[in-house]
Amino acid sequence: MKPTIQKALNKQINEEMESSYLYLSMAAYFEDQNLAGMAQWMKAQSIEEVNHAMQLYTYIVDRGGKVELQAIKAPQLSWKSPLDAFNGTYTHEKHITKCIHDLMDLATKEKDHASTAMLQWFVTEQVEEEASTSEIVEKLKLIDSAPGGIYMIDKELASRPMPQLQLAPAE
Ligand code: OFO
Repeated sequence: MKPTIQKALNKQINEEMESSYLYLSMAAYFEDQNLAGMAQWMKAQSIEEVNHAMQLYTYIVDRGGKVELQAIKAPQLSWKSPLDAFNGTYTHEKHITKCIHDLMDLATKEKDHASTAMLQWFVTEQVEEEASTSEIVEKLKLIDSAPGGIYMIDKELASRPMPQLQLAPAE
């Protein structure tokens, strides 16, 4: 694997771990607001992000490269409202989409076909990530902070199943 690709993939591991940390911080914010369903949704999202990081980790190892972890920056600790937090999630996911697209451009430029094939999964995943977060933002805008509406959305988000932490790819 070319050093440019290895460096960029390691940077993306950091982005995914930072996403995980940010969503865990949002979960803690929701716990503090007694919004257990929103906290559950964020904890599930946080685990998913670690799984994304691990997919990249495993790929680097499989290609004979070296995983080099970097510091994760401290996340924001509180938000003005559930809408503010989920807006933050949506904005963050748009940032991650750009990172993945930049990575794809690099892999294409370097003619690294294995990396473009691997990254295709992330391109598709980001469409889903943006769609699911923007849907929640739109619902929160619709209810305009009405307590009854917040309660209903919190209940709905509580049904998100908790994903398994996958430190190795499923066989
Ligand atoms: Fe890894 O998709 Fe969200 O950040």
